[in-house]
Amino acid sequence: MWSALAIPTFLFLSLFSVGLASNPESVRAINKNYPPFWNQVSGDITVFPVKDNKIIINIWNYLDRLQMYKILITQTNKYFVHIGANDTGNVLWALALTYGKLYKTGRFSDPSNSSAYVYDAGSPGYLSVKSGWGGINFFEIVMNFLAAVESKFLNVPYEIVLVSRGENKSDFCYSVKECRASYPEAMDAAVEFYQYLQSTRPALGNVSVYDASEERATLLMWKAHRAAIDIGLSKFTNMSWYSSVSERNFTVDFLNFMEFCESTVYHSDFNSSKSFLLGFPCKPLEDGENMASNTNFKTREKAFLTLVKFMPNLNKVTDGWFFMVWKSTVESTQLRHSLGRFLIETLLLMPLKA
Ligand SMILES: *[C@@H]1O[C@H](CO)[C@@H](O)[C@H](O)[C@H]1NC(C)=O
Ligand SMILES: *[C@@H]1O[C@H](CO)[C@@H](O)[C@H](O)[C@H]1NC(C)=O
Ligand SMILES: *[C@@H]1O[C@H](CO)[C@@H](O)[C@H](O)[C@H]1NC(C)=O
Ligand SMILES: *[C@@H]1O[C@H](CO)[C@@H](O)[C@H](O)[C@H]1NC(C)=O
Ligand SMILES: *[C@@H]1O[C@H](CO)[C@@H](O)[C@H](O)[C@H]1NC(C)=O
Ligand SMILES: *[C@@H]1O[C@H](CO)[C@@H](O)[C@H](O)[C@H]1NC(C)=O
Ligand SMILES: CC(=O)N[C@H]1CO[C@H](CO)[C@@H](O)[C@@H]1O
Repeated sequence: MWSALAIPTFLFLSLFSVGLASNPESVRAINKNYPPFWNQVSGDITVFPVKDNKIIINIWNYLDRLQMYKILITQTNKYFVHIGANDTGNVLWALALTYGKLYKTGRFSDPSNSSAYVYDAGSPGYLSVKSGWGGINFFEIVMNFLAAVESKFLNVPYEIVLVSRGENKSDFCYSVKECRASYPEAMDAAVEFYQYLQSTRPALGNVSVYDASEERATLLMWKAHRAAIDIGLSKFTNMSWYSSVSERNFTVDFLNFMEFCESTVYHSDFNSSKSFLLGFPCKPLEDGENMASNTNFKTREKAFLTLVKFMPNLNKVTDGWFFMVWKSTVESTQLRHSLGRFLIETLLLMPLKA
């Protein structure tokens, strides 16, 4: 059983035993951990404009998309109060924090315009319809949001209409009806998450604490995430969506690495997601960059990149052996989850502690 862990750990240690100087991270103010402009949007669906009895959402506008995340988080918070203080226990934080991270690291910019990579802390703008990350993220938030509407988890008096913005319309879907017709599996997966929350009951006679299981909610959240990512991966892997081959490869590797994390039902609350994303590379990768000597990237980001590349490759070069051995030798699901999380945490956090 330990061999499945020992091999990657050994390889990783060999790769990183050199060059692991301590890399003190400055203590950041808590607000910096939230997605940019988080406090400037409200978690209330009534702030979206209504036209002809339709709620209009400008899906390529950074703030409108952020608002969708905030509405989902605000509306689901009550199910997770028993998991952490100040609503940090909500299992949807992984999605919202990743969205903020992608924006902050310039990954929603036009990949053909290298001067568009500057993150402007002063004025939020639009996501480029030519960005591969923007397209992949589209499906993740849209499936979640529209499933919350379809399952009546969100009580909305009107139909929701997403506004297109000169993108290739056929690549996307813009209403519950369209998304349901084109992507029934992904909609079902997301609906399952919201139906699970609806099925929970106030616990211990305390009406403000629900008996939602963190494990079950996280599992269903990741299942819905995977279904949406699969749509994204099938549409946005071509080079034309990325600024470099390295960035394209990183995107694909990262999303495959996430599949491993999902299989361990990796914690997706605020604190876990914040730590997980600390090493996310601070800007899109460029071809020909030498990671080892590149001072633009912190040790932690280099470790993150190596791990992200390493896990899916390990599975590839062993012809699927890694996941297979992993699944067949670790008998108990609970044990597999714990070992997997331990592995991810050790490999991601080690570069900081060394
Ligand atoms: C996250 O960390 C804060 C501060 O340490 C703590 O109050 C909160 O309960 C933690 N949340 C979770 C979900 O562990
Ligand atoms: C609690 O959460 C809000 C955002 O939801 C944030 O602005 C605030 O800083 C947090 N407070 C603490 C003490 O973490
Ligand atoms: C490239 O991005 C910059 C900064 O956002 C913008 O001012 C410029 O017009 C863009 N150029 C093209 C050709 O889109
Ligand atoms: C739309 O698709 C065509 C052909 O597939 C492509 O050439 C064009 O760049 C795409 N436009 C956008 C905005 O992605
Ligand atoms: C119910 O749970 C909330 C949140 O944990 C807590 O603040 C409150 O004191 C509890 N109320 C009772 C009556 O136990
Ligand atoms: C990108 O991935 C492809 C396919 O796996 C590989 O052949 C190529 O060498 C990689 N290029 C870079 C720059 O990472
Ligand atoms: C199908 C498709 O969009 N193919 C494109 C993939 O990317 C290359 C390089 O940017 C283009 O030349 C292809 O047209």
